[in-house]
Amino acid sequence: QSAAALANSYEWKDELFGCEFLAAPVSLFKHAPLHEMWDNTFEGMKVEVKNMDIENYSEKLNDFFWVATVLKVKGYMGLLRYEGFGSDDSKDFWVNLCCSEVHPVGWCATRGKPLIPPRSIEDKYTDWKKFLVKQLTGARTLPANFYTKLNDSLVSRFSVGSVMEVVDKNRISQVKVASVCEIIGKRLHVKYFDSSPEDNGFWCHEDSPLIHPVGWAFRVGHPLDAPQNYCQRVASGRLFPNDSTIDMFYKYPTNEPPLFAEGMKLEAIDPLNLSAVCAATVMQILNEGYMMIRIDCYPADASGADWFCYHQRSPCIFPVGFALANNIPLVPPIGFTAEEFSWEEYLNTTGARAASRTVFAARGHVVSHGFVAGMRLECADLMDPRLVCVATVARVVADLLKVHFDGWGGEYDQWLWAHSTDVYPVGWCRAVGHRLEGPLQPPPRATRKPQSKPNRRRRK
Ligand code: MLZ
Repeated sequence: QSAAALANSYEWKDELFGCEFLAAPVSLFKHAPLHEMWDNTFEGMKVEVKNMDIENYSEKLNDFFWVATVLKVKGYMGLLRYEGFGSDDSKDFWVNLCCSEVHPVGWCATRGKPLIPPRSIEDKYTDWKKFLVKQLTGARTLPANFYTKLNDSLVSRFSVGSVMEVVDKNRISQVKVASVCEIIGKRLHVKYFDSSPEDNGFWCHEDSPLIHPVGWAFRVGHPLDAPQNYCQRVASGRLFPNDSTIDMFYKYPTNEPPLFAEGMKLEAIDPLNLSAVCAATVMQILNEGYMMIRIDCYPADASGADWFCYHQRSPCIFPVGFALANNIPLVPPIGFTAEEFSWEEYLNTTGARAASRTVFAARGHVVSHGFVAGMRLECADLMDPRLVCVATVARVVADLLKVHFDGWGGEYDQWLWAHSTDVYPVGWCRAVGHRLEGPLQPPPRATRKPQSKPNRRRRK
């Protein structure tokens, strides 16, 4: 991202000191860089880091270093204490462990950089060298290939120019041809083939279920808005060098028969309002386990523009009764209030069939993720997905998280799969060079009227 975009990016700093600040551990994010080695690697490690405890410290001018111990890790952030401070925590500080600010012990020696003891304790010992040798004997330090591994884990499968089929943010029942124009931390910024200069396109992680290989819509039977020559070449199986292929995408099991049938009722996360779990209907069965569903709370749109494609294995669809059983308010079909709506009565009077509970159960989602309510993280705002914002896990229900954006109203909350690739550890944005949106601050003076917000946000 440009320097301007990053200029006032939010920085996690002082709030990290609070004992109550619980960061979701990096190991819970299987799509996050170095997740497999992160937890338990750093605590107790000795590293070399800039010495800021010197007279007239200036970030630009001073190139003095000192040894520090990693005391604690929260997300990608590490709490450091300079060697020699003992139990004195007054100069402890947080750094992003991915930002080349910390180096393995020995790094200064090989670069000819001086190790200078911090000013506040410079009189504590006379023989600092002897002290350091004693402290460092047997200590663990950063693996020499740490930054190489980090860089490797940041490389995307896609490149600028890659062509794919992407859900149309203005008409979610269809996909459009789009190409990647920028990649940050494996989040793709794509532009639709026919977009006007004002349209900024769409953002999603490269493992998002909203993007598909060239030819997907044709294969699956999904509506596609594309130029004629694209449709023709896809139908004849001709690929261009920039076309992305099936092996590059998140994959559901595709060789199983349809689990659901047209007309069945179920509950689903509203793709246009992720804070809501709603009564929904299977409208059409597509190929390879995909289906079009409709959220029942909106006035019927004969054009089918409000249908949305969910895979039958999607973690965002649930059996009738799921919301009630989990104390989640269910958004009823249009014409009902939440209080008067009962599935049983509704199914009886309409004769509609509920999708079978056993079928849902047989999909075999294993609940194992490790998130608990109160954990802090960074999360894409899927209604405006160029934004990654500071957030908190507000609730955990089986393998769903209710993510709350700090400072924002509940209408901005998002129900997400616990393995969603739109959630990231604390410090992720900084680590990959993405802008981070801070919490919404209350207005400085109480003069501003509280804004009344519409229930349903517009997708940007
Ligand atoms: N202006 C947009 C952005 C809100 C971003 C909130 N992120 C949690 C809106 O009001 O929809």
